[in-house]
Amino acid sequence: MSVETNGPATNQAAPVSPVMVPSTGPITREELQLASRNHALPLEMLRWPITPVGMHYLLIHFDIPKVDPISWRLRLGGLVDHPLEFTLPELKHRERRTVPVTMECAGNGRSRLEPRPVSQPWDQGGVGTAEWTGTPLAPILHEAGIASDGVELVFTGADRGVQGGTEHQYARSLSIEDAMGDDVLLAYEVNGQPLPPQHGYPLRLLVPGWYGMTSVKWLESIEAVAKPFEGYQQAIAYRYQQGPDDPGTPVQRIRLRALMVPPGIPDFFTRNRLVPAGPVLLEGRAWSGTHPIERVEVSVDGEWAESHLEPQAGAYAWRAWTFPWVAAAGEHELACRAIDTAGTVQPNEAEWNYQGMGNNSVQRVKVTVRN
Ligand SMILES: Nc1nc2c(c(=O)[nH]1)N[C@H]1C(S)=C(S)[C@@H](COP(=O)(O)O)O[C@H]1N2
Ligand SMILES: [Mo]
Repeated sequence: MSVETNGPATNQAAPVSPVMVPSTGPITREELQLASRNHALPLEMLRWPITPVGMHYLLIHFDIPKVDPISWRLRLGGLVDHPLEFTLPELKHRERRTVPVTMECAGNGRSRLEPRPVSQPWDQGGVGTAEWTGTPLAPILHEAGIASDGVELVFTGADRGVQGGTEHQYARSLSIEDAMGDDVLLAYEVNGQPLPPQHGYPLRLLVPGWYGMTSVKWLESIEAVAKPFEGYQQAIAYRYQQGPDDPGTPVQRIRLRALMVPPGIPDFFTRNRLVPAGPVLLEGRAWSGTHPIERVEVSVDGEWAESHLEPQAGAYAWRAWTFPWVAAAGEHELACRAIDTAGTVQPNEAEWNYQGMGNNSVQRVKVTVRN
């Protein structure tokens, strides 16, 4: 079935049925297949405020479509007063805006759940921050005029496949209100270059603050509809559920998280860290799509202390933090956690759920300090 919510192919269109395996159990052939197509951000890339395009994480459910930019059109229809059609140059001639946005996959952290839902087996790097350029969606929606019985907009990409036994094009919906948000963009560039094929060429939706599945790539149509959208990626995948029969709740905004650059040098195979004794500047980044980050704390062997937080580059971009540590010889465990303006603290332990969504439990890094 899915990348995000996986399981063996079945003939039934229906619930997500991920296979569960022990979190320490061996990775499956299907997970390897997904993990090698959909790569993570190497954590040392947290040093860069803007992730170089090739290092930004990827999540592609089906195949990367080859879109011909000449014949491509964005179509806006359904319950609108004036159906509209745009070529790429027409979209590029509209108001142009560039925003740094931290995007994270809703399944980030999945492989650490116990048991582990078998799907794209993210460790912690399903995140990245890019400067996306595009045109705001709201003025286009105003020009089209959403009919009074329109309740949602359905965004459909050009990619097609089978998930949960249902053949479909990747599609997600937003309420009219969420779609009208001032920060929602139709993006055609990333870090100053045209979108590369893997990030949605020629056009993607960009919904800052929401988990990545919302930002539909290879966008080709927007349709206003009278009833909440029931497509697979909306109604079945991307829900916080306790089991197959639990209707659950929809996955929406990005939960708070802090990550650190693993200090020192890695062991090739285990990736355990080796750090020389003495002063070490720990560094990382923190973000949330729910409330602004207020502070980041670091713990050395279980004792939490406040880090130094740098200013934010934009409302939806991660913030850098640093923490000076004087490393004493021996074995240590480092951890970091974000706290937001609503007082929410990142959880110590993962909150298990059936599809393996939104695991924002604290990162722990084991280090060996040597004289
Ligand atoms: N059309 C389409 N859009 C898509 C997807 C997809 O498979 N097809 N994957 C979604 C998911 S689950 C995520 S996390 C983000 C990833 O965006 P990126 O690969 O540009 O980082 O794209 C989203 N948009
Ligand atoms: Mo995702």
